[in-house]
Amino acid sequence: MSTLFISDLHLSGERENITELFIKFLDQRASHADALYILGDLFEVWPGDDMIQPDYEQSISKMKQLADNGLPLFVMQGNRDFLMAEKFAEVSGATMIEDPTVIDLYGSPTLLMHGDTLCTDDVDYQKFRIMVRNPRWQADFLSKPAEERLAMTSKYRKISKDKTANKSMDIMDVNQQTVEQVLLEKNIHQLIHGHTHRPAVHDFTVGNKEMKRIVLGDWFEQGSVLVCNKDGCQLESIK
Ligand code: LP5
Ligand code: MN
Repeated sequence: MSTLFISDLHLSGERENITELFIKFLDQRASHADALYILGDLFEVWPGDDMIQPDYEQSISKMKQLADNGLPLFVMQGNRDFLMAEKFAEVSGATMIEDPTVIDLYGSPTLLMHGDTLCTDDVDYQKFRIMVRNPRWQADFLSKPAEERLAMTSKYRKISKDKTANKSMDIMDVNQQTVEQVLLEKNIHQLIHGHTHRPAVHDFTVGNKEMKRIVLGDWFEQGSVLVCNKDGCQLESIK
């Protein structure tokens, strides 16, 4: 038996093959796993629980089917779907987990994050994040009509595409000092996150402590799945 971790699927009507891959993954792999953790950016955008996009319905009902059949299913918000809330949890059967969350992974305490908060060199993004994670900003956004929210979402996506095209890869990666600080503060030696789309296992030492940072890849290019059991974790590509 194993616990599965995925992130950054960016499900969208424009990439139906990824929705198909996700449904197949749920049926064939996740249905008999110990648990499935989705660590953010399951959806390309999520403009609010009250306007679930028809393109997402098939994935959500498959998640619900597995959850109803007993799969422990956990979902964390990402920087694209940070407005997923109670209604999403209800219709998908998922349990929402905070970013960060600590779990006991077959005896190894493990920190789970989306990963965006570790990119502290990306100062402009961190400012943007503070703005959109403010409950007042969110309440204001959610009070706007659907068309206006969709227009704002497209506008921010365009700004983001323009900005990221001009940022260095280094700036958009995690800051190692931030990673070490987070792990030391929580006294945890293992971290699993996504967001950067750079699947890898990083082993490093801090003082005399051996630490591990496992990075999940995306799904539109990498079909990345982390499979963990009592013997350890393995990154797989299921394309
Ligand atoms: O997402 P991605 O991969 O392109 O880049 C991310 C960071 N960008 C974001 C922004 C999202 O893509 C925007 C879409 C979210 C949809 C949510 C829907 C509901 C809310 C809608 C309104 C938000 O997360 C990007 C990082 C990159 O990851 C790597 O880590 O660099 O960060 C940015 O691009 C942010 C810019 O640097 C700063 C943006 C300043 C915006 C200022 C607002 C201007 C006023 C606009 C008026 C509408
Ligand atoms: Mn992300």
